[in-house]
Amino acid sequence: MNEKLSLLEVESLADLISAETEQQRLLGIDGLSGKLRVVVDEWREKLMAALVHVECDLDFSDEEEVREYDGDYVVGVCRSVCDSITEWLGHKNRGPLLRDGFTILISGPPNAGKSTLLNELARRDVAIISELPGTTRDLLEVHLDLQGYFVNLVDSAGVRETADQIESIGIDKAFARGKEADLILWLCDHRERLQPPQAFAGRPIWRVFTKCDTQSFDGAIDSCSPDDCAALHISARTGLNIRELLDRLAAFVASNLAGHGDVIAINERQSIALESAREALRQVAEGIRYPEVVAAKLQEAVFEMQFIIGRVAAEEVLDQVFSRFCIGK
Ligand SMILES: Nc1nc2c(ncn2[C@@H]2O[C@H](COP(=O)(O)OP(=O)(O)O)[C@@H](O)[C@H]2O)c(=O)[nH]1
Ligand SMILES: [Mg+2]
Repeated sequence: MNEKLSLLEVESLADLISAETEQQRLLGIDGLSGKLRVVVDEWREKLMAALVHVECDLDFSDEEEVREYDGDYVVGVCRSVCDSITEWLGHKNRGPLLRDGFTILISGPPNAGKSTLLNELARRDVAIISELPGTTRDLLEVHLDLQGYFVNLVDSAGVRETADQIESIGIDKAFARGKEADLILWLCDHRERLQPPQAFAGRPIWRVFTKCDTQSFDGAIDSCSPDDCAALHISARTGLNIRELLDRLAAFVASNLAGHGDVIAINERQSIALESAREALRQVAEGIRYPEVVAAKLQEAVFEMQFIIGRVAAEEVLDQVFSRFCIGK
């Protein structure tokens, strides 16, 4: 309200205040740098200039001073802004993933050691561990700071055919969560080597063989298929490869959330506004020729830019027309 901070900066300040991990803190700092503000201002100015050009043609084309309408120029502006919005939207998941966390689902057959691994990684007793299969039914979620990244680690009911109604609801919940998870760890006893279920097809999934401290495990990885060899062999009991698992997870999360050049992470509100601006501009770029409609689409896009910054002023178009040309004076 006092023009000290734009809405963008206020949002970043909120990110900074609520940051729990180093990467979340950097997200807030990055936002406060004002990089997005500069880019949005640039887009807005280009679009305003094009809009002024179209409006002049519509309302004041009989005035001597006004340039002849140049459709190629207007389409060119729309295309170039469209392209750079697309570049920013290409990384639109990064902000939400940094802010709300990268979700890793622990799944596998009953008794694979899923809850044991969750407790081990969380370093506290979150889940009940028991040799009775079917102990975990609800989804159990813990938040981890994984080398600076905010991670939601979710334990779930073991996957099996069951007549138990409640257990079966738990398995459905696990499948549903798997469809949204950013990574699934498919755990199973190294003596069983079960394949993940069809429900997880197409999702990023890592196979993890557990209980590699048991007698029958002789490190005989040579006897397994190439696919199995790539899987990680762990033991929550002895700590075998737990560090390695954590390092691989951190590297995977980091590679998914790495920054891209000058493009900083945007939030959902910003990406929705950018998407509608892009849609309006795409229509102009792809063929709308009626100046009235072009003007309306440009106005929409300009409105979205102002909405992103948190400044919405409808009078601005006419102000610019009157300040650039001696019309109506
Ligand atoms: N030997 C051995 N036993 C384990 C290991 N991890 C878990 N267990 C045991 O396996 C059983 C099932 O573990 P749990 O974590 O409840 O499995 P879940 O059903 O997949 O959640 C328990 O009796 C655990 O003590 C391990 O690394 N080595
Ligand atoms: Mg369990």
